[in-house]
Amino acid sequence: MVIVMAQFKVENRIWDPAETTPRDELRRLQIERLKDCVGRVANVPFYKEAFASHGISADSIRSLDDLRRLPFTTKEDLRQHYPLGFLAVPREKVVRVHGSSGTTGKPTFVAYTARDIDTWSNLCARFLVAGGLRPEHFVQIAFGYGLFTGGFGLHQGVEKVGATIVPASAGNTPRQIMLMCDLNVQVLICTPSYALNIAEAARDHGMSPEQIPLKFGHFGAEPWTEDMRIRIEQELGVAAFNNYGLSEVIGPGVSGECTLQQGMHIQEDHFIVECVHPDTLEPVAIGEAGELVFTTITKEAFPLIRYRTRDIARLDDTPCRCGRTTVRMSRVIGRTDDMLIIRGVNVFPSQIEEALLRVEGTSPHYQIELDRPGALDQVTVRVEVRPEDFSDRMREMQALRDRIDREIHAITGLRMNVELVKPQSLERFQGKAKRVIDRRQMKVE
Ligand code: DLL
Repeated sequence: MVIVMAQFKVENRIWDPAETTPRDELRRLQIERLKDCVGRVANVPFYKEAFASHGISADSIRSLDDLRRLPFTTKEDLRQHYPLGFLAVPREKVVRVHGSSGTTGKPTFVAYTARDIDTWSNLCARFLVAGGLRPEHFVQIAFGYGLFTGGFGLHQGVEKVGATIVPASAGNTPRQIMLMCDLNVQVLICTPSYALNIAEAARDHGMSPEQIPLKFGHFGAEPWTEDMRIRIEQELGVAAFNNYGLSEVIGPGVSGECTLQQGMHIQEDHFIVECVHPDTLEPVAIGEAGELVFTTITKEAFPLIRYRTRDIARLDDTPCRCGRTTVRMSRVIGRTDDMLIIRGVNVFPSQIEEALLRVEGTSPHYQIELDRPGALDQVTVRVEVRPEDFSDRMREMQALRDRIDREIHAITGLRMNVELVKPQSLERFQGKAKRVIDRRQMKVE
């Protein structure tokens, strides 16, 4: 099957035959692996205690429904067992640690055995190949190499496929452009916001999308919208694919899009996914938005049972025409902890982004500032105007602001202050973008 994307033909290729395992066989494999995993974590103090109080052992796992008898694991649990209290193998079997930065200052560490690294590389190779990567490509990795799982995780995946890596790491945008042009790089890997920064810098250097050699982009590590995909595809001249993951579960490689781009295929032979209501923790109906929960059934060093991601998404179990048999997840709509409650209404920053990108003349660079000057929340959305649309005519700018205001109201049901700012005046990010400044919590009442 050949799918015609924005500007390229992308052939549907499957890296690992396991991606097409028939569903009943996949279910059997999941039960077997879950049983094995429950046995392996039985000596991790947190699980030992939880299993003892619920009468759980590997033998008591007979069906996937038994998963629901197992305890949830949260980021807070990992913090309480800092740094490596969830380790399920002797320290000498660990070959690598990674970590994710937290709001509390200390990272959350995760660990890998040699086999875990091999599994992880294979999972990254799966989604990269699904999204067009071939051994003959040059691939620029503009994720930071370090504790963050993005750089090394994707690096290993590209290496597995046998393509050529340009390990640019994050930052120094003019150098990124120089590298991709001089080395004729076809594939870019980074966050979607950094992809847009690169596009902007290229434009500022007077380059048109046709002068950029890229053909594909694999973007992830932060939320983005469909409109943002269109912007990236147009401005960089690429077919842009979404991939998702989190360090606690393994890093990138938990799920990724195929050429059909109708959700991200979850690698269910390694992770059992549940989608639950974040308050009741009961499963939501398939297709409804809920918090994703993962059980890592093959990881050796750091297996987690029912890890609550705080990411809100929808699951889709209808068959995909690409031939992969796995359930797909939607884009991440938001996180339970970045969900803003504004005057009692739940709003995700991604909804504001969606509104902004619907309005011609705005750029995808914005900032949301929340304040509570009196009793009521006040929201200011600062948005950059595109250079070609920036004008000192009051009436034009007022009309643009009104259009943004209407779109935000249509999507969120709320009125927000919209402030138009000059092109290039908001902060740019090389990794994950930080778009929300919430001053409400900082106030002493
Ligand atoms: O961001 C792993 C990763 C690296 C994924 C590179 C994809 C590419 P953490 O730093 O632990 O790990 O952050 C995980 O990032 O819970 C989501 O909230 C968010 N996230 C990751 N991918 C996506 C995505 C890496 N495609 C947290 N869309 C997750 C939306 C994403 N959010």
